[in-house]
Amino acid sequence: MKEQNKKKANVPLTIEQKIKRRNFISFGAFFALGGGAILGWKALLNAPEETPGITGGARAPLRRALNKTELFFRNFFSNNHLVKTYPQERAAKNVRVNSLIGIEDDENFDINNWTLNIYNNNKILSIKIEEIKALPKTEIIFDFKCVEGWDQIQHWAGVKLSDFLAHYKLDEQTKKKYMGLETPNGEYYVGLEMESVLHPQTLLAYEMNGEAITNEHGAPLRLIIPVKYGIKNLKRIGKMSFSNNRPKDYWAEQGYDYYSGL
Ligand SMILES: Nc1nc2c(c(=O)[nH]1)N[C@H]1C(S)=C(S)[C@@H](COP(=O)(O)O)O[C@H]1N2
Ligand SMILES: [Mo]
Repeated sequence: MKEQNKKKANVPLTIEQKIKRRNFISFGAFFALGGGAILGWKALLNAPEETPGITGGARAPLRRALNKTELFFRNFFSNNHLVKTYPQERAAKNVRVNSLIGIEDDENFDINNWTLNIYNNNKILSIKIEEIKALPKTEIIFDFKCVEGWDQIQHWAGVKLSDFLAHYKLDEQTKKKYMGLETPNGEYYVGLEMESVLHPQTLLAYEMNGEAITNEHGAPLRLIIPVKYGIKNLKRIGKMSFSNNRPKDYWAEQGYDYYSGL
């Protein structure tokens, strides 16, 4: 019996047998890969969405790479890296107005009664614009970039956000991972990681080209955060909060990158 089997195995295969065997192997590989692809696709469809409401319902595995990129930039380009600045004569005289979400036709908004409200779960501070203007002033002339493809050299002034936070002794809050900002009516909102909040070029701005900020640019106080795209530069800040979880973010909910750094 043994002898016979051995002999059979040693008999060279005919051409036809070889073709059959190859076909078998290729079809096998085809079905295995196809099956793998289907299983992979199903796994992706069944994968949990990233924190709901934060990134427009993207599946977690798809976001992972972008989130890794975010971590990389956060670790290596933190606060030692300054964006380029320009001489004042380069600043645009006609500053472009982009979208007006949360600041347009708002009858409930009265600029004379405006205060910046700071929350740590509950409201802890309510600050008037005069108090903010009394803090040390910092100016910046930089290239403002919108994700929609335009950029413009602009001149802004206000208090460094890090100086502001130190002045109001919000050190405990700045140990949290994120800051959330919202318009007074809550219609536009952004989340920012604390490294960018504390970046030395990040301002709570109340002046543009040496004058009080106009309504369409976010009077009386807006965020200027040069390390981020325009979408994060919230106009007319009403509410500031702190958290370890990502605060809700208007454009991230529409699928834009939450980090939106340059
Ligand atoms: N409240 C509010 N802030 C906002 C926006 C907005 O629609 N509403 N748009 C953002 C976007 S996409 C950009 S590019 C800048 C534009 O600022 P500007 O209109 O002063 O040029 O504001 C940002 N801040
Ligand atoms: Mo933008």
